[in-house]
Amino acid sequence: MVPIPCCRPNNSCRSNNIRRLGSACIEANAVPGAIQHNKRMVSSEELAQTAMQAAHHAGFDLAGIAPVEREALPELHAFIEWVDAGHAGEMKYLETRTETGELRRVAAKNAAPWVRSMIVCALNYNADKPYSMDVNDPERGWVSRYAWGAKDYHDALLSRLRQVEAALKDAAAANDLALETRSYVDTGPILERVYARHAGIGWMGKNTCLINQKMGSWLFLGVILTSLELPVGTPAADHCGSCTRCIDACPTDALIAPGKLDARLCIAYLTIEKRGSIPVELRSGIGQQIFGCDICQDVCPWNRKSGNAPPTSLPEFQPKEGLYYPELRALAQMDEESYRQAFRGSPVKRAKYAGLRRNVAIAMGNSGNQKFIPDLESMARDSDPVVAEHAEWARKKIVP
Ligand code: B12
Ligand code: SF4
Ligand code: SF4
Repeated sequence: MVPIPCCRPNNSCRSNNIRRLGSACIEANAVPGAIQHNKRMVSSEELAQTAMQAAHHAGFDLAGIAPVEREALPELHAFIEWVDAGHAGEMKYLETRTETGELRRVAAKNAAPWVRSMIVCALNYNADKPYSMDVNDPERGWVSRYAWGAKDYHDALLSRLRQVEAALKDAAAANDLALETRSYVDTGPILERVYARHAGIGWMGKNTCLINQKMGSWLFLGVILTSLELPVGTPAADHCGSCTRCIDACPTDALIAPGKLDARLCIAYLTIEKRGSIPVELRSGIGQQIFGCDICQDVCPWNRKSGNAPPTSLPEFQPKEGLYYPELRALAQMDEESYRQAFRGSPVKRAKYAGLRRNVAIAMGNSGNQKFIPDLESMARDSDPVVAEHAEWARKKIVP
């Protein structure tokens, strides 16, 4: 758990009013920050502690509390420039605006006018399998680590966030406090990584991912907007230093500057979000990735140091059969009904049947493996013109 910062310098609590819980430090019934209603008092620190404990009981690996005022979150501004530069590509949902024309994501208040603080929780999804950089089988394609589980991660996180909401609501009700909450996992107009940084969960790496010094970056994030003003964490300090491994390793040069990603060039975007044809000049860089991409995280020292980025034992993130490094031929020969069954409940279904076949065709072409020629000839006759065109490109790549 990310501790809520101590109210005293150097954690030097002296008063009998102080209770300790793990590494978190709270001052019970402290007058500053106390919320009074019907002559009963509960400190905002106690409510924060309730939320942190509930997050721990719900199974989250890390949790913290972030401010929501724009002044406290200077990174929000970078989002405006990012959208203006066209880096969101076809992900139009990132560009939705309020009635006044402001990008909805630049302020949490645009999602919920009552919000006064945000609880951010993180769950480790690192299944105990090799990294994409450490395997090399030309007959297989890489499905991104985050998509191996049988259960969609949104559901895995949301059910846990609801437990935290319930605990907070019980605590509020016991003190006759009015409380509004709302949980999101990707599902709201919230820049989750910015709030995670300010909650103290980790820093935003040069690969744009949220990294925790001990847990690495294989973390899903979920947020709970609350109407309570809870004590906030200390923003995590940057630990990238002079390292540039992620930028150097990105095969499509999508990391155009430290912490800045042009999504239109990113393999995760191209193989998951992009519909239709993938620009020819980017296809070779996609390599063997057929759904998402882990390269800029695989190379990150914070995911490679011994003792860091520990494997998860959660059943929902253990690789479902056929999702860890699957055989390209098996995927190419899958009919639509088998595809539906194989990827039921999995994030992979976001690519859609034709999208996955398109990606498989590219990976086959990039493998240079002549064995795939018959599969590609068959896919080149596909009723979907995008699949057919990519298969033809791939066939010519193997036999020009
Ligand atoms: C759109 C989206 C994508 C897009 C765009 C990714 C991107 N980097 O922007 C695509 C499809 C490419 C994508 C890919 C992936 N995604 Co995604 N994605 C999202 C989503 C829905 C929105 C992100 C967003 O708004 N991007 C716009 C950019 C501008 O915002 P941002 O990344 O938060 O950027 C901030 C920083 O860049 C910072 N900043 C600005 N300038 C600078 C300068 C420096 C030096 C630094 C350090 C930082 C910095 O300020 C920005 C805000 O203004 C979030 C969920 C959410 N609601 O937040 C998940 C989310 C970010 N994705 C997630 C995951 C797991 C992935 C993948 C790993 C999946 C995969 N393997 O394929 C990859 C990782 C690729 C990568 N290197 O980012 C997780 C990230 C968890 C983590 N530990 O960071 C999230 C939070 C989902 C979740 N709820 O868990 N994703
Ligand atoms: S996910 Fe892959 S393509 Fe996207 S920035 Fe990272 S290494 Fe580059
Ligand atoms: S690879 Fe290096 S620069 Fe990139 S995110 Fe990791 S530590 Fe930072």
